[in-house]
Amino acid sequence: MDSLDDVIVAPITGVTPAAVALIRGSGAGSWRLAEAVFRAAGNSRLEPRHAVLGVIHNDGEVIDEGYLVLFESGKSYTTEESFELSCHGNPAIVRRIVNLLIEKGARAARPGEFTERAFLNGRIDLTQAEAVRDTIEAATEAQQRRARLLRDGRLARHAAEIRRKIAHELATVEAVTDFSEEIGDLDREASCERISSIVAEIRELIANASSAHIMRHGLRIAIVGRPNVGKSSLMNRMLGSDRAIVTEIPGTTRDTIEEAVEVRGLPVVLIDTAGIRQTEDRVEAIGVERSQLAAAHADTVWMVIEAPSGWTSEDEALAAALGREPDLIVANKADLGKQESRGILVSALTGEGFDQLEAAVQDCFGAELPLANERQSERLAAAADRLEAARATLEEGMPTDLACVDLYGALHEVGAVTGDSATDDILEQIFRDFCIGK
Ligand SMILES: Nc1nc2c(ncn2[C@@H]2O[C@H](COP(=O)(O)OP(=O)(O)OP(=O)(O)O)[C@@H](O)[C@H]2O)c(=O)[nH]1
Ligand SMILES: [Mg+2]
Repeated sequence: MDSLDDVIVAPITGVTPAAVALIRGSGAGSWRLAEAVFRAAGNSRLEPRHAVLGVIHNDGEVIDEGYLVLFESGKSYTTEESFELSCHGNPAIVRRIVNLLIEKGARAARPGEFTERAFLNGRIDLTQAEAVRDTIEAATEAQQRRARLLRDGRLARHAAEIRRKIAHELATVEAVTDFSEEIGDLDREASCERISSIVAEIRELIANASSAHIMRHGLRIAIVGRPNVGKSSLMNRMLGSDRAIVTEIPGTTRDTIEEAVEVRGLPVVLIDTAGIRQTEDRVEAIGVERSQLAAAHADTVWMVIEAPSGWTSEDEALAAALGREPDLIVANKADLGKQESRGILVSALTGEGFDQLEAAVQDCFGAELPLANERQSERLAAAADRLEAARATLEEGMPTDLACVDLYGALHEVGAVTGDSATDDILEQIFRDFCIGK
């Protein structure tokens, strides 16, 4: 059985060849282990938070050279006594040193175990622990920025504030439940109002969760339109490469093509689709079905038309066949003429209008923060439901202790967001997604 008393070790840098690799050890007694495999060069003495050069050895046989940094408990990533040992970034050397430390009494850390200990030792809350994982996975600037704000505890503070309000309400209702003779009856109306305002606050946090989803997985934009209007050309210009085949022959794109791209630092997935028209060609017909499907599953749909001819009856028919209102109309080939005034005028040939397209992408991301991830918003939604139930109880004049049960439940749900009341399986679920060494 794993214990918090174990000294755990793992490489904290990647396991591909590199100039340098770092190995971390954490737990009471970890310094002794580090000193058992490390000999400082010359007369240098080990001092906490100072890098000291030396050699790593197995009972005198030198394995590699590197530096060792010791961290006192209370001043480390996990808050425990810990160390970081550098060596050459050769996976075989790293493995050998880790195994040596295990021979001397350490245990291999599970994925995410260092961060889990930082959480269990109270240095960070669960939203911050999840932000550590987000930071490592963040591909775009915006994802990195969001992860940094979460790491700083933005959402944690907001959730703690909501929790405080629920706890206050619970105390108020509980007091009249237990001591109504001394302090009189509950002002049910005032209590209901306060509960409603907490619910509103929670719902606002949840409303932002869909942008959090987009932030994590990328905004999926389906590019649809008649054949030959320039959908593939538009996609290629956004990507800055000739990914999709472009020809003057209508019906060139037969299947949907997906590509990830960063637009103004934001993660976007562009989906080029087959032009939609009535067709006898079986292959093309399947492509058309797929583009309808792509539109149905996208976060946003861009319908491309031709600027010189403007909105035609065919476009009208296509929009109807799509099964979904396009979110944006893009009038392409503006370099050839501009009949069309609706939508954004662009030219995939010259790049005209692409600034506006990028701005449209940015608008889809909405409010910057705080955003809850799926796990967090599920818990918040459950909390809001419990609060609604408590309010209904009070409103209908039912016994106040029934309301207390729901208020207590709500408190518990919000606590699960930050980890104040997280169970072991929640923790396991969160930390198993982490990489080794984090
Ligand atoms: N002048 C001009 N030509 C363009 C522009 N965009 C695309 N084209 C031309 O229009 C033709 C069709 O372009 P595609 O990008 O293949 O059009 P598509 O909508 O993907 O067509 P399908 O895949 O057949 O549905 C090609 O000959 C392009 O070079 C533009 O902005 N200006
Ligand atoms: Mg195409």
